Amino acid sequence: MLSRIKSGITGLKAKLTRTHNAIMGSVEAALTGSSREEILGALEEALITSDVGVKTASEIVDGLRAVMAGRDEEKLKGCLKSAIYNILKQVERPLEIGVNQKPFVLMALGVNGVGKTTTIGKLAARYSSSGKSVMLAAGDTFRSAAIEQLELWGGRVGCPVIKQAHGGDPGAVVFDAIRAARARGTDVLILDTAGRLHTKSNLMAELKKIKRVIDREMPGAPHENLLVLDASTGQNALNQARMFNEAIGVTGIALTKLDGTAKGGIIIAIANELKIPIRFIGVGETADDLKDFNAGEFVDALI
Ligand SMILES: Nc1nc2c(ncn2[C@@H]2O[C@H](COP(=O)(O)OP(=O)(O)OP(=O)(O)O)[C@@H](O)[C@H]2O)c(=O)[nH]1
Ligand SMILES: [Mg+2]
Repeated sequence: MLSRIKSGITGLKAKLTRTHNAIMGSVEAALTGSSREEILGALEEALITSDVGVKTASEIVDGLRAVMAGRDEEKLKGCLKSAIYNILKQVERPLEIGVNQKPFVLMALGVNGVGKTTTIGKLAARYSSSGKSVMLAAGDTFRSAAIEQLELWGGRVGCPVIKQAHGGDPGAVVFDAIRAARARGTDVLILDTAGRLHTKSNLMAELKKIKRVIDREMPGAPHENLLVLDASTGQNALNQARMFNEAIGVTGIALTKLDGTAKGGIIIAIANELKIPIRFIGVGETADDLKDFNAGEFVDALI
């Protein structure tokens, strides 16, 4: 068990290497300052440039100032690590697929290119290999290749994909999907949605409509509105989270592309400012590259 946990951490560490280097490069540099105040000032800047954001960075540094008397580098690092852990721990709430909801309906949300369809494919692979029956619904009827991309994942995982023609009504796709999932006794129904329409307000109106259709067919569904965010877009991701949460209501977040050049601090900003559960992190393009978010593991890999 312990060795499995250990190899999990090592694996995550390897995936987060670039993100770790980006944040730790500037933090280590900050720690070499000659006075406590100089160090804390540089640390605050290092956190801001690592996408932690002004508000959260200053809260973290104020906390360190309150507990740190001297300028011991190792102690400071330890305090920084526990400050970040405490923020992230609050949003560590893995997604649980309720057995009473059949189908459990998960709607994926997010602007174009963040990794919605890929995350859906990874989730389908995960649930289906744990013995659940999964169905996908191609609710992005706007972008021409979106349906084919979802079908590719459906084929890989071996689960059905409900679709209509390109340009069709996503509300109708979702309606069909819920009926089909109920008829077949499907455990998990995952809905893909568009990331871009002609305008942002069109997109929000369409997503609200999809949500209404779902709720009418199955009161209380969707059971999870999973917002997918691309970690490499920094503070934009925080703005997207605010926007989707206000318009649609977000119950969980999947943060993708942490294996790339993302500076990683955005996860701390999202956790501290929005307090929305972070369900998953994406660390690559294959089915195995979606991990449950675990605050302890993540901080160990990051700092
Ligand atoms: N490195 C890396 N790439 C990812 C990850 N998640 C998604 N991608 C890649 O990001 C690109 C966009 O992913 P999609 O899943 O198509 O994004 P989307 O949100 O569905 O995009 P639209 O359908 O255009 O709205 C693809 O090339 C994916 O392979 C991740 O965690 N790490
Ligand atoms: Mg897509």
